[in-house]
Amino acid sequence: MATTMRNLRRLAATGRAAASFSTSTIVRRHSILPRALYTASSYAPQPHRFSSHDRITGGRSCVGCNLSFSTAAATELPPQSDKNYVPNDVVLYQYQACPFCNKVKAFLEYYDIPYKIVEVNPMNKKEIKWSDYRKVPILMVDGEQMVNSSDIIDKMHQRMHPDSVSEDAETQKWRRWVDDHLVHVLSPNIYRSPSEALESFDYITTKGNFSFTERLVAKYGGAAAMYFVSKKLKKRHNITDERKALYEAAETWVNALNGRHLGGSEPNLADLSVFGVLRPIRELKSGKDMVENTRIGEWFTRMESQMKPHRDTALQSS
Ligand SMILES: N[C@@H](CCC(=O)N[C@@H](CS)C(=O)NCC(=O)O)C(=O)O
Repeated sequence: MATTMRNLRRLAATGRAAASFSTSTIVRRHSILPRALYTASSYAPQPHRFSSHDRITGGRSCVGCNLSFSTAAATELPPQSDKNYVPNDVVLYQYQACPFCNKVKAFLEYYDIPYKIVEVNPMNKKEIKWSDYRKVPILMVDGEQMVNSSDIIDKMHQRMHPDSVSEDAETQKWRRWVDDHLVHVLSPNIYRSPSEALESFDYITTKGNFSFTERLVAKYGGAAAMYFVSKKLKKRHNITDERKALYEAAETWVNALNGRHLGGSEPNLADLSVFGVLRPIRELKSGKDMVENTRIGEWFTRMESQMKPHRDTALQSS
């Protein structure tokens, strides 16, 4: 019995890996493994480190919901404001398939900031035991912990461009759209059918930090669990036809573009956010379908070509 419970807990943690794609509280509330999936209550907040974004985006991410903040991270005065801001030591704690982590990665790679990756094991999260924050991404920048993908990007961007005028309303709108809408369309799509759920978990467990046994349990158990959870997610986000919703989101985005990018000739932070969250699904069936059935492919390929190859700080210093 104890073993079964242990396995179930592990499996639940896999849901968190799937968290890679499923960020809604519904995963925790309605999962077949609700208790184990519900981790928010264990979070002891660090208000000055955390930011306003979770609250703004309407409670999707419970961890930050009940924290009260009134200023956006971007308006905080950064400790190091420098025109030539080049951080020395950047470490990203991530799940490889996590859309929020990929959003941060798109930013770092576009701006050619070297960083080291620590792949977190979603089962035990031992790599982030040192932190009170129980989600990824966590970005450590010269010893400072940054959390919440949008806030991380805001902070880093402001440090790199201290004199830039504040972000225009259009860019803000689309960045919020990514967090409030686009990410919620992903899970119902990648876990749409048993075979797609299996494909996704094959990707998640192959790329992620799992032991051999964890990988097996996670792959099959996680796929089965997330197949059912994704149906709840659909309801929760009022999605009737998940593919239609994905195609509509892609078309909506393409219609908003200002020529080559939303940012015009160069990508802006909204381009990087959309690209980041879509990147992990690109090679899955849902991503391929999206590219085949919408006009997003051209923009996506353009964005890919704008990314600089990842430079690993660990490798650089050795
Ligand atoms: N609002 C956060 C959401 C981060 C998030 O939900 N991350 C997921 C992985 S994609 C997570 O760590 N879930 C908790 C878990 O795995 O236990 C952000 O934008 O960074």
